[in-house]
Amino acid sequence: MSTEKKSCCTPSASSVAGSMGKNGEPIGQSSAVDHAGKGLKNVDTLQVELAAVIREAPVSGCRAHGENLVAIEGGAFLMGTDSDEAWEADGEGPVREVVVRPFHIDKFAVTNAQYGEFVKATGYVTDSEKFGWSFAFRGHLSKKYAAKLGDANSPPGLRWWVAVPGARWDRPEGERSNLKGREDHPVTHVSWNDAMAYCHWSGKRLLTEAEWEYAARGGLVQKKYPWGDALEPLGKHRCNIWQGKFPDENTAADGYVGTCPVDAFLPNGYGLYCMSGNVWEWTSDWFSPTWHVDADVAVDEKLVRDNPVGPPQEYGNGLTHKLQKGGSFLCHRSYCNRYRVAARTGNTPDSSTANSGFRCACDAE
Ligand SMILES: [Ca+2]
Ligand SMILES: [Cu+2]
Repeated sequence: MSTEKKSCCTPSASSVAGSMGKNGEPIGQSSAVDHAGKGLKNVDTLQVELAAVIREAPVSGCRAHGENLVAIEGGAFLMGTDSDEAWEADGEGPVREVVVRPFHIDKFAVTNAQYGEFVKATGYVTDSEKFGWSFAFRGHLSKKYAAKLGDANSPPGLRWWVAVPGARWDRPEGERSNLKGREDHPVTHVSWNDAMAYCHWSGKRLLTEAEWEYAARGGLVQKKYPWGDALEPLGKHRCNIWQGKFPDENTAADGYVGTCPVDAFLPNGYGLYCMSGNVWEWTSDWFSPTWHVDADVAVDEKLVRDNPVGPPQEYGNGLTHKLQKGGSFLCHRSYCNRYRVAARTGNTPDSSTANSGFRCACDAE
């Protein structure tokens, strides 16, 4: 197993704050410390803040969105992987039997158009708007603009990420960009908090990691991808990831340099689209690489095996990252290889990036 941690996937907001603006001032509203602290506080006070935000908004039940929901029966499955492609440090293994309850899941990631309806109805302000910036991919900016922003706006060692002033869900590459032609692409630049706000408004919720992985496997047992073990069966692309040399040459052989429409590739066995690639999807779990193999926790095996909801935030020294699944258009075998269904990553609840989105679920009645 690989032990080296390559964190190309989703940089956290606190990784550049404090080192990105002119005169050493962060472009965002908070210092690095406040920035990280704010995310945690937001989680604790989320319900209160949301109550204010959505007071006037129509809250529709899960059933109202029936046409795009798939009923998942649930049951026992083999979660995780022992593959030598796995990132050991991420806690992908070992393979263990886990049970999930029946639930309903969106066929697609939440689109820009859908998120726009939510913002229009509620006036919700996303985290990136509060900070005044979000992480965009350097290769998606004009050469001139990327050069102007320079390296100071990149997290250490991750020069392909740039903290772009004014970047937000509806201006993905900064103030002069817009969503034209991307209405049916997944919404991006949404933090975990922003995803939760949408879920509450739409009467749904995020998936647990176990639910997400169960759904992504589409009824297959211990396959690498939602459709099987071959990345390009019969020479056909099945997901939107990176082809070429990361991070400088993107041949877009799969048809897409950045995000793609949420229904762009064939669905998996459960009728779910883009469970691998395109954008990372937030789950409701806190990220811990060790909780599910912690002997102390496993004394009560039910916690980690029976419809697990992830560790409590107080676990260990306290958890700071929410868990994301699925990989994104930036993922490449040579670099992070996290578009496999067992792969996982995480980010702070207030962080937003050009390759992070989400989909919703709800309980089966
Ligand atoms: Ca691609
Ligand atoms: Cu990746």
